[in-house]
Amino acid sequence: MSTEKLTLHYAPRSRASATRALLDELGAPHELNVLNIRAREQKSPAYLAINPFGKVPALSHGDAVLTESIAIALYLGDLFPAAGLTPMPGDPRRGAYLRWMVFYAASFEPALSDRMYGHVPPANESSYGTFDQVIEALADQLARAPYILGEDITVADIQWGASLQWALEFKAIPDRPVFRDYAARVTARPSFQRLFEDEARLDAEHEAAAA
Ligand SMILES: N[C@@H](CCC(=O)N[C@@H](CS)C(=O)NCC(=O)O)C(=O)O
Repeated sequence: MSTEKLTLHYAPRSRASATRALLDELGAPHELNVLNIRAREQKSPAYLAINPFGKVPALSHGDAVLTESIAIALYLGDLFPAAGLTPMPGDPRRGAYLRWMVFYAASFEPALSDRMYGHVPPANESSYGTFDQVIEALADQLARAPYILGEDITVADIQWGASLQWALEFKAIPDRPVFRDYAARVTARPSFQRLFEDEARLDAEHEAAAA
C-alpha cells in the first residue's frame, strides 16, 4: 500500500461519486477536496491548476495528479490490491477487466452523449458503432453473471453500477431489468448507502450556498 497522501477532488452527485465509493470499498485512506459545482468552484484558478478542464473527479497522489474517472479507478485498484477487488496482472480476468473499463470511457459514454444531444455519427466512423450495439453488448455481458466479470464484484462494478444507476435515472439507457437489477445490486452496498446519505446533505448545503 502506498504511503503518499491521496486527495480526491470531488463534488457530490457527479462522476466523482463513483470514485468516492471506490475509495471506501478499497479502504483507501484519503482526504476530500469538496467543490461546489453549483457555485462553479471547479473553474477557480486554484482548481484549474489541478485539472485544466475544470471537471471532477481528479486525484492527487503525492506529487502526481490524475484526471479521468476510469484512469483514476484503474490506478486506485492497482494501488490497493489487498481489498480483493482488482483483477491484477496474472489474473485470468485482467484482460476483460481492462476491456470493460476502457469500453466505459471510449464507447459507452460517447454513445450516451451522442444520443442525448441528437448526434448520430455513421456507424463505421464512430468509435463505438451504434448506440444500440453498445447497449446490446452491455446487456449481454451483464446477463451472464451477477457482476460484469463474473461471480465476484470488482472495481469495474463500482464504476458501472454507479453509472448505470445515473443513466437509468436520467433515462439515458433503456429501462431493462438487466440494467436495473445490476445497478440496484451494486448500489445496495454499504459504501453507496453511506455515499448517498452524505451527498444528500452536501448537495443541500451547496444549493443553499450557491443561491
Ligand atoms: N471524462 C471525465 C468527465 C468528467 C466530467 O464531465 N465531470 C463533470 C461532473 S459529472 C464536471 O466536472 N462538470 C463540471 C463542469 O464541466 O463545469 C471523467 O470521466 O472524469
